[in-house]
Amino acid sequence: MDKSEIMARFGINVEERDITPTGNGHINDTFKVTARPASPFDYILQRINHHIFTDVDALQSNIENVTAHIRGKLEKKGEHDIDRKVIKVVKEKSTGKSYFFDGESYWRVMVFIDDALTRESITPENACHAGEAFGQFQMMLSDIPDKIEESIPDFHNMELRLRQFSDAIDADKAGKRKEVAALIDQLIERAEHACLAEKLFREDRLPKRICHCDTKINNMLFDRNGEVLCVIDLDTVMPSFIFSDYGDFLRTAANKGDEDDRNLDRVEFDMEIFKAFTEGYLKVASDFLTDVEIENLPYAVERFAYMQAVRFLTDYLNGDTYYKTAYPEHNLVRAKAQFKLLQSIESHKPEMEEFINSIKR
Ligand code: ADP
Ligand code: GN1
Ligand code: MG
Repeated sequence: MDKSEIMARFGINVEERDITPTGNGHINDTFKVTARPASPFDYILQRINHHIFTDVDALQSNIENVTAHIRGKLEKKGEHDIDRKVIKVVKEKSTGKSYFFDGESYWRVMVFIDDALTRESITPENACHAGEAFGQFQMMLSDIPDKIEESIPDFHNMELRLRQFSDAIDADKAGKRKEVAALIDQLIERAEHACLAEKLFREDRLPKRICHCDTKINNMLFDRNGEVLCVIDLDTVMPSFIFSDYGDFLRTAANKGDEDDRNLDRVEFDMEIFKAFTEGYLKVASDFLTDVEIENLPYAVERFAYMQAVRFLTDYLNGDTYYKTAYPEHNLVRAKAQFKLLQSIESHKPEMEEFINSIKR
């Protein structure tokens, strides 16, 4: 089915040429739809990856509940310009659902937020705003009355990710095990430490809260002054350890290189971004975080560089079945870059602990 016909199902009339690919996420396919001047807004059209998000009803109901709850909070606070501060989903005309199934793919439409910037890298000042924004995001969702489902069960469960890694090593489907043996060993050495959060949870020492779980820097929109307008890409909002949001943001934003940098000399943990983000986050979140959560923030950063290295390498061993790749070695390049980042994070850990203690005081 043409994308313009899909848009018509959502009550928006455009030509095929008005719909162009945008964004560089690894999972869904995203398109910008230019609907003006005939319409008051432009739109984002997305093909949901239903091989990954297998329960699209639960996924979309999470997103509807989360956006409605945040909208309510912003209204109560008397915020201006609310349509630029929370995603607005568009309903399909005949079913009233927030997605449309064309017999093959699942599609959804959101209002395009104007005059906003997505970034792949940021300044310490932006990082401080981003920290506050994720703190507020978690705080706003802390009293959501609806049940938020795990749109991907056990998404950030490190023990499960390690089982998947171990299965991929055993199966060696793509015949790459020998080539990456040294990296496998270095990751396995760190496995027990990486699962600290699961251990603390079993001991009842660590809570789960509603988190975003994909706090990559390109999943937020900034305004021209560098302030965060809104958090987007809500597919993975679910109960998790707050480490997910804190750790995954710093994994992407505090990397001096790229997530898939071939030049490992560029990949280094950026302490200035770390400090600024942590300051912003704790300004808001120290009101609700427990001591165990705060103490383990440096661990959260290690955990997410580690988890991502494991996930990329698992996909490489499996023959690239999960992440979109641009070239055959892409997942291996990504895994090596994440591992280099992890080593850099490990070397900065004492400094990170010291900084967190200093702002707690
Ligand atoms: P993916 O799953 O592909 O990462 P995202 O929801 O993050 O999908 O969208 C990809 C990109 O599209 C974002 O990085 C952002 O630049 C842009 N985008 C998404 N939603 C909106 C929106 N409502 N308004 C403006 N831009 C958006
Ligand atoms: C995926 O869609 P995107 O690019 O925001 C992935 C994240 C990973 C990230 C790695 C559902 O996110 O968990 O951290 O790639 N999302 C899913 O860049 O697996
Ligand atoms: Mg995204």
